[in-house]
Amino acid sequence: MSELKNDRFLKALMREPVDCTPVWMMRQAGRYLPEYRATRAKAGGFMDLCKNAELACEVTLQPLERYPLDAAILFSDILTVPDAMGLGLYFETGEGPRFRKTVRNQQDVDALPVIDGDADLGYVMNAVRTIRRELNGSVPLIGFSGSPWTLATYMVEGGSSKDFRHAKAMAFDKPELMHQLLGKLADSVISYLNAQINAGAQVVQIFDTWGGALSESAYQEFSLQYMQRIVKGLIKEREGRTVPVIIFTKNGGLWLESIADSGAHALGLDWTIDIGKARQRVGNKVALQGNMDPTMLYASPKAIRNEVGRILASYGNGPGHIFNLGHGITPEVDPANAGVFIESVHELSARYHSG
Ligand code: 1CP
Repeated sequence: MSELKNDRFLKALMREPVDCTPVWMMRQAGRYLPEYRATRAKAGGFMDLCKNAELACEVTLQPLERYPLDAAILFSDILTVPDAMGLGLYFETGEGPRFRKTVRNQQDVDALPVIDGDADLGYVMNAVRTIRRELNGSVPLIGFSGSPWTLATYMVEGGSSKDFRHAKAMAFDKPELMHQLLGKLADSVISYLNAQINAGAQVVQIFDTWGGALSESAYQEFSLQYMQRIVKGLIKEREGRTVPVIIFTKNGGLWLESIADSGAHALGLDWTIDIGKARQRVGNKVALQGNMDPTMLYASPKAIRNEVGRILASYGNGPGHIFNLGHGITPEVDPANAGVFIESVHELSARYHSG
């Protein structure tokens, strides 16, 4: 077994005792850090950054140099998978991600290959290996993927969307076609995440950012079912440890019980649900990750500390909590406030872990 200097994140995911609550931030490497913006400028563009293992490693480590975070997350993007399937990902300055091709009909779905993580996304695996080497056992490394449904929304719409009208119309009018697309995505994601695990990712998170845009029955049919298939297909153990899986469905608070039955080790919570109530509903099955409103980081250090204290008290005593934001940190946040958040978690949580 490889030695880890700080394994409280892995322990909390397995609901084992820890000295204090571990913390990391979704999107912890990114635009709120001036050093990130400098490296991105050096790389040229966002995808150039993702494809350069040394630079992807550099930005992964930047937040860890500033803050006592308990985990690192691979610097990449969920949209590398549809890019590898041939859709042509690009970023226009000031706009979100776009694809040169969309997926709208049977011909489009038939043309999509199921990708092989190592062969088709080798640059991501190079980044994972480089980051693991440079972390040198300090904290665990999280690998990640989008959920099939979340990836499908970008592929059908051709980019970001407010209402997902084309993706939802496909699901409602041509469910068979949507299932073919989701099936290819699920198999691609299994191969992609297993390649990340083999390259050194010690935990994986599935980002189901848009699952919460569905009705309950559509969520089960088009999103959760495929995440279950992924969890089943993943490598269970590596380097003598379980490889925990975290499912984050934004706006999934109504469906926690069924997500907890998916086989995942932990659920990511957005900020709309009280974490104490979530624990009562699923606490013995899974660990919980979350869930401070990311816009709280625009408030004063005092307000941030109070809110961290409130969330810790709501979760209560004992292990199984990984502190995080309820969604990604936003670009305008003052990096000093992120520091207040992380330090508050460590300081205020010790009393909930004293045996
Ligand atoms: O520098 C830049 O201008 C690019 C901004 C950026 C960054 C920093 C994008 C484009 N992606 C990323 C990195 C990223 N994306 C990470 C890195 C690891 C980390 O530090 O956490 C991760 C995990 C993601 C995941 C991601 N990408 C998600 C799921 C999580 C979430 O925030 O909901 C989604 C939906 C994307 C798509 C995407 N890529 C980039 C943007 C701006 C978006 C969102 C577009 C939209 O809102 O529809």
